[in-house]
Amino acid sequence: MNDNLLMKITQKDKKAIARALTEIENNTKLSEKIIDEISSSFGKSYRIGITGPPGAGKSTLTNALVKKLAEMNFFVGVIAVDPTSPFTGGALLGDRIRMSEIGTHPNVFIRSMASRGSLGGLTRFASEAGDVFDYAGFDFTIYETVGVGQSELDIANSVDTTVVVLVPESGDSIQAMKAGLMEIGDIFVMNKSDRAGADQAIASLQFILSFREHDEKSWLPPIIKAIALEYKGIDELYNKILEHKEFLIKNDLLEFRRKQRFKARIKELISTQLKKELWTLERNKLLDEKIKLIFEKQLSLSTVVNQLVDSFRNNN
Ligand SMILES: Nc1nc2c(ncn2[C@@H]2O[C@H](COP(=O)(O)OP(=O)(O)OP(=O)(O)O)[C@@H](O)[C@H]2O)c(=O)[nH]1
Ligand SMILES: [Mg+2]
Repeated sequence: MNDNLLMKITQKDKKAIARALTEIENNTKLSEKIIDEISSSFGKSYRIGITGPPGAGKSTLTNALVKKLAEMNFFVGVIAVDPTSPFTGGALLGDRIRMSEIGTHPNVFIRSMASRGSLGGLTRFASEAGDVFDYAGFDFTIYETVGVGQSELDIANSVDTTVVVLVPESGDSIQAMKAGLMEIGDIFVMNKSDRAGADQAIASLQFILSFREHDEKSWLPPIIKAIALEYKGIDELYNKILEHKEFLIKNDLLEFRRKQRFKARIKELISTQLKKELWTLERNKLLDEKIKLIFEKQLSLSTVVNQLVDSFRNNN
């Protein structure tokens, strides 16, 4: 059954992919086997994060970009981490219809998830979902997240190219700066440029970005003027994503960063495992007793730390 599921994933079978993602989301026994099998194929699918303030047009832009990629015969997986996204409801009917239309394209797989509620943690799910798309042989994985919470920023940090979507509304850039979006953006999109003040907003964004630390070798984030609703600026966005990818490859950063992320992920898993093994009921009790002794000034803090670490070492 397991082998069959994996084989179907490599055939880009949408049902099999959906099943694998559900197993991973629920942290089941099977998911561990799936992850073991698929995680060595990481790196084939180019990962793009699309983030920005609520309502900036991230879903509309994602939809337009996905449509373009699918028309170019690429396979695209989309993870929308967004409680108010058109995938999960909450948006205007038109947006929802547009998104579900693109989701029925044979080259496109869309999965939405609420930012809370994943047992394994949002960031972990996002990266493992990307692995599933990798294994399936998809060309691109796109994450749509609202750039406000820490886990959303973490996701932005685990992709190859981060696109930050802003709108001309006054103060938007300042807000984005506060939310930490200025540091993580590789490409900025000034969406809703059909509205007044777009050029001015681009100028002030340029000004803010000029304070970002850089030298002649570093990537200067471009700003793209877009009207996602009318598919304007999408070709340029695609070209800039490719340019950024080329830049990463030329500077040996693509593989390097992917390996670093993989390393961090393994370390995180090891820490979790060790913590679980360390903090048994017994050792928790022992700690309570030792704390009493610290308060009675019979033991020092560092002695207690060493004793507990030793008790763990001697048991293993
Ligand atoms: N005028 C104009 N409206 C746009 C444009 N792009 C998107 N919109 C509208 O802006 C609204 C929000 O768009 P979404 O794509 O849902 O924005 P979002 O950033 O995904 O929103 P959340 O996921 O709720 O944070 C919708 O009503 C879109 O139709 C644009 O280029 N111009
Ligand atoms: Mg959205």
